[in-house]
Amino acid sequence: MEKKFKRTTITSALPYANGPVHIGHLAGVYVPADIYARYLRLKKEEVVFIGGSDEHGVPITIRAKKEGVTPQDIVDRYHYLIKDSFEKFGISFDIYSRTTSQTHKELASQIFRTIYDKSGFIEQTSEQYYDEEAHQFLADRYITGECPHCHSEGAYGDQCEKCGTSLSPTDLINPKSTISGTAPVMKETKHWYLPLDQHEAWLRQWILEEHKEWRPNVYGQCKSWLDMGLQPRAVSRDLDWGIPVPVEGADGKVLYVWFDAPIGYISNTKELFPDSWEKWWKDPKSRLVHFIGKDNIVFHCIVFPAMLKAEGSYILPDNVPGNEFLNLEGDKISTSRNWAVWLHEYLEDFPGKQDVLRYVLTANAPETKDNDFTWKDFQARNNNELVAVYGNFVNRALVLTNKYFDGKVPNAGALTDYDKETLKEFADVKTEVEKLLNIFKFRDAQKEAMNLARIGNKYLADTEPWKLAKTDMERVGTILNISLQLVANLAIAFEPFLPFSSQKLRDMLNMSSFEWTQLGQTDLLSAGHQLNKAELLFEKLEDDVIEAQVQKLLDTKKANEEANYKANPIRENIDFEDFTKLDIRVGTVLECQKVPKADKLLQFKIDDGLETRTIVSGIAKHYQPEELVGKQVCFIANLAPRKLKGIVSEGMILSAENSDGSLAVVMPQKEVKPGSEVK
Ligand code: B3M
Ligand code: ZN
Repeated sequence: MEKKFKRTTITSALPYANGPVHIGHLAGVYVPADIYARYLRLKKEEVVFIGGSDEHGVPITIRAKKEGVTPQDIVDRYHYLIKDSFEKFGISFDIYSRTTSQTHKELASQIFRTIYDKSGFIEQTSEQYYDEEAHQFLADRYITGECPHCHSEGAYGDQCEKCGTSLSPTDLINPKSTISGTAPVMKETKHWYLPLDQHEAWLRQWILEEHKEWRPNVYGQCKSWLDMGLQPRAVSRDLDWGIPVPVEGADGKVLYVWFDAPIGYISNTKELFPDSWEKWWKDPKSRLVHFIGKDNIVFHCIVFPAMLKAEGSYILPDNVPGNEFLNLEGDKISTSRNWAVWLHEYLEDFPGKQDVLRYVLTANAPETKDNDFTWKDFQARNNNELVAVYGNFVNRALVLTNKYFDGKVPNAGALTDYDKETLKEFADVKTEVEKLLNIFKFRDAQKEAMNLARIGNKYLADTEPWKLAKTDMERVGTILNISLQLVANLAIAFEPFLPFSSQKLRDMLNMSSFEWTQLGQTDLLSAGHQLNKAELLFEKLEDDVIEAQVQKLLDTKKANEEANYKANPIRENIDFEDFTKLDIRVGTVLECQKVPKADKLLQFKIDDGLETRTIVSGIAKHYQPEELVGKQVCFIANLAPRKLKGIVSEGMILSAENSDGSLAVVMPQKEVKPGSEVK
C-alpha cells in the first residue's frame, strides 16, 4: 500500500437476500475480499471489512408475491441463511448487516436529501404503465405480453426470455399487469435522475487517467461506458418496497435499489462504529476498496462515485477488484435452474472442509477470465496439493519431531549449503506473495504460498532425516529445526487463504505470536519449545464422495431437461400445406457486427443467392460476430420484414436452443449454393 494511506475500508458486494449463496459468490467476491482483509490485519494495518445483505428491489417483491408472503419475510429468511454461510466459511466481516436496518434507512435518506438540496438531481416526468385496479405503477417485470420479435407470449417488460431481446414495456403487444391481470394504462409519473452526463468529464479523468492500474476488465468496461457517453439515470421508482424518497410530494416512490444498496456499505460501517465511522469514509487517508463481480462494475466505478461526489463529503474508491464469473462443470451457474453448489449444502456434505473449497476457488479464481469449477478438479487439488504437498510436509515434520525429540523443537547445528539455499528460497517467497497480494492477484499469491510447502516437502525428501537417525542425531535435529521453521512460516503465509488450517497448525505448533512480518524468519520456534499433538491437516477425498456430487448435478440436469420439455411440448400437428408456406433458405454470411446499444443483437449481411439481405438476430450472447463470417446459415426468407432497434430485418436466422438457454446456429452439413431451399 502506498504511504499516503493510513487505513483501508474494504467492502464486498451486498448479495440480494432473495436466495442462498453459492460457490460463484464465494469465488468472485467474498474469498478474495476476505484474503485481503486477513492479510492487512496480519500486517497489523488498520482495516475494516464490511458486508451485508441487499434487501430492496423488485425481484424480492416478485418472489414474495409468488409465495404469498411479505418481502420482509423473504429477506429475513435469506439474510440469516447467507450470514450463517459466510460465517461458517470464515469470511471475517467486521459487520454483516442489512439494508432494511434503521441506520441504513436514515443514512440513505439523508444522502439523497443532501444531493437533492444541492440540486444534484434533475426531475423528469415520463409516461409509465399504471395498473388502475391495483392503483400502482408497474415495474418492467410486472408487465407481460407478446414479444414483438418472436411473438411468444409471456415476455417481460424488460426482456423476452424466449428470444433474449431486451425490451421496453411499451414494446409489448397486448401488455397485461401481472398484479391484476388487467391491461395497464399510460400515466404520467415524476422521477429523480442523477445526471451522469454532467459527471462524465471528471469520471473520465479520474478513471481513465488516474486509475490505469485497475484490472484490465474493470478499466475496459468503464472505458466503454464512458466512450458511449453517459445518460441521466433514474434513482427513484414507483414501488411499495424500499426507502421512501425523502421529498415532499413523492408519495408511493422509493429510492431505486441501486441508489440505496451501495450506501449500505456506509450505513453498516456506521452501525459498527456509531461514533467513529466517518474517518473510514471521509478521511482522504482512508483507502476504499470494493470487491465485486463483473456485473456490478458500472455501479461501483461510475454511478456510486458520482453519487458520492454529488454529496460532496466522501472519498472515492481507490481500487475496484472486479472478478469475472465462475462456471460450474462447463455451464453458467443459475439459481433458477438450481445449477450451483450451494454453500449451506456444501457445509452439510463436507463438514470441516471449508478450507478445501476456499483453496480450490482461489486456485481457479476468475480474476482475468471466466473460469470453471469441476468436482474432479476439486478432488485433484485436495489430494495432490493440500494432502500430498502441504499436509504431508507438515505431518512428516511434526511426527518426526515427536518421534526423535519428544515433540520439542531440536537445536539447529551447523548449516550445509543446501540448508542455506532452502532458507533463502523461502525468504524470497514472502516478497513474492506480498507483491501479488498488494495487486489483488490472489490466485498467483496462493500458488506462491503452496511453493513454500513444495520447498519443504522436497527438503525432507532430499535430506531423509529418518535414515540418519541411527548415525547422526545432531544432523537430524538441524533438519527438523529447519523444517519446523518452515512449517511455522506456512501457518502464517496460508492464514489469509486457509484460516481454519492455519489455526489448527498454530495450535499444533503452540505458537503465541503470529504476524505477517515474521514471515521469512528462520527462528520462529526456539530450540526446546514444546509442540502439541500432531493432527492431519487435510484428508484424501475418495472417488465415491466426488461421484455423489457429480451425480447430484446430473440429476439436476435431467430434471431441468424434463421440465424444459414439459414447458415446450411438441406443438399440434399441421398440414403439409402449412409447412410449405415457410420458405427456409441457406445463405452465406458476408458480414456480421454487433448492434450498438443492444447487447443481444447481431446484424448480418447475408448472400441469399440473389442479393444481399440484412437480418438482425438475438444471438450476440452466444457468438462473436467474426465467428460467423463465411459460414452458411438457415433462415426464414419470407417472414414479413420488421424493425429491430431501427434496423429493418429481412428474415430470421434459425438456431437450436439448449435447455440452459444457449443457442447454436443451424447450418447445412455440406456447403450448398446460397439461396438453396431447406425442405
Ligand atoms: N445486490 C447485485 C448482486 O448481488 C447487488 C450488489 C449490490 S452491491 C452494493 O449482484
Ligand atoms: Zn421474443
